[in-house]
Amino acid sequence: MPAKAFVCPRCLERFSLSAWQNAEGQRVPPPPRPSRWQRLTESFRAPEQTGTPQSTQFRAAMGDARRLSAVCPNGHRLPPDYLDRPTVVVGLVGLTGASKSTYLTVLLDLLYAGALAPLDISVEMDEESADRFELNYRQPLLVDKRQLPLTPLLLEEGQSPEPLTVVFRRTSRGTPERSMNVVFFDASGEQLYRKEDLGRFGKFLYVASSVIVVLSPGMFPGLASTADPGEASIGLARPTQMLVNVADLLRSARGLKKDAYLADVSASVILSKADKLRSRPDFPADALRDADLSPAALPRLFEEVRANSGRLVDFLENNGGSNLLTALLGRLPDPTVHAVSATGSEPESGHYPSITPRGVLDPLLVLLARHRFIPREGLELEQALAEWPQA
Ligand SMILES: Nc1nc2c(ncn2[C@@H]2O[C@H](COP(=O)(O)OP(=O)(O)OP(=O)(O)O)[C@@H](O)[C@H]2O)c(=O)[nH]1
Ligand SMILES: [Mg+2]
Ligand SMILES: [Zn+2]
Repeated sequence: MPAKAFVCPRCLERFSLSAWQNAEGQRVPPPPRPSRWQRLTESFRAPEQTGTPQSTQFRAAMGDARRLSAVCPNGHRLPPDYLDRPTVVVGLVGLTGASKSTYLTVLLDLLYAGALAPLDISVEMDEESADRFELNYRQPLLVDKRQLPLTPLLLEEGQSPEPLTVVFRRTSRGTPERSMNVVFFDASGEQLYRKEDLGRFGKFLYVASSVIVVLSPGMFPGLASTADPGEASIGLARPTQMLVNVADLLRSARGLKKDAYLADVSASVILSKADKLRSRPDFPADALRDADLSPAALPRLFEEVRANSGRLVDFLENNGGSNLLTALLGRLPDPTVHAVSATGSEPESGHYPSITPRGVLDPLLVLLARHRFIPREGLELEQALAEWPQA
């Protein structure tokens, strides 16, 4: 393990050795770890079978271990087995009203519902995140079909939004199980574009290895007819500034120069609310789609992602977005652009008539491929393949 290999999803501190505490919150020595062989035989052993009993001592130790939890240097309890998996911290970035929270809600709900099962991937949210997700995100949007409230501003310097921590597991026949922690940060867009706010409230971006940029179509001069109230007047200077600031921050967090290649960061860009663009003749409407998922079809899917990304870049450039796109393509590492409709429809007096998401999974698949969780054949340009370091 490299030095400071772990990051705490609560306080964002990087650390190398973890401490352990018992159910009463007292610090204790680390529990014994079952060997690979013990884990394997354990799973094959019928509960009542008495053939090769493990020592009572060992079983007692493992029983205690289940009641222990690893903690970060600041005493935050980490989710079970968190330290056994690599972690990707994802920052959702975009101005207020861009659809960051709406997108994240719909994405996590689809994942929960087994959307990646055709790729042998299952997901699980850590307990503490799950309660908050249900209450603040899923229930209001997907059960009550209400518009989500804007994400609250952070009030104290150094505070971070509460993360949503998800474990991805992939089990395909013949290969060992792989798993990965993905920690999502959904901040208020109001605190993401000023440089000083990024320093004060954007601590999660210092540890982020993935950014999902969410752009609302209404900000583009040629697409002003799709603007939500107040959006058209924002213009593109503010989101462009936001991108420049975020890209600077990602580099300075790694001690890199301003034009250095961000080799270990994945970036995808979402053109949100694409349901409002469907009727426009210049919109590449077939870029807003859900492809069939299967391991064999992934390379093809990624080739389409790349092709659609190019078409969407053209579309946005033709609608007045040249400067923004230049900043985006020049400062983020080979971002893919995706058309997404989180809800499929426009809310009427605060309510969505129905919620039928489109194109929500592609940005996540790119993320998973770039962080080596699924094969990335078809996705990468030759240059990126050469520059992206081997895991
Ligand atoms: N038509 C349509 N409208 C959407 C969609 N997603 C979001 N919206 C609209 O955009 C509004 C803002 O979405 P949010 O997800 O709250 O935006 P946000 O980026 O989280 O905003 P902040 O929390 O303030 O940073 C929603 O209340 C909807 O009115 C979509 O897929 N289609
Ligand atoms: Mg929000
Ligand atoms: Zn912590």
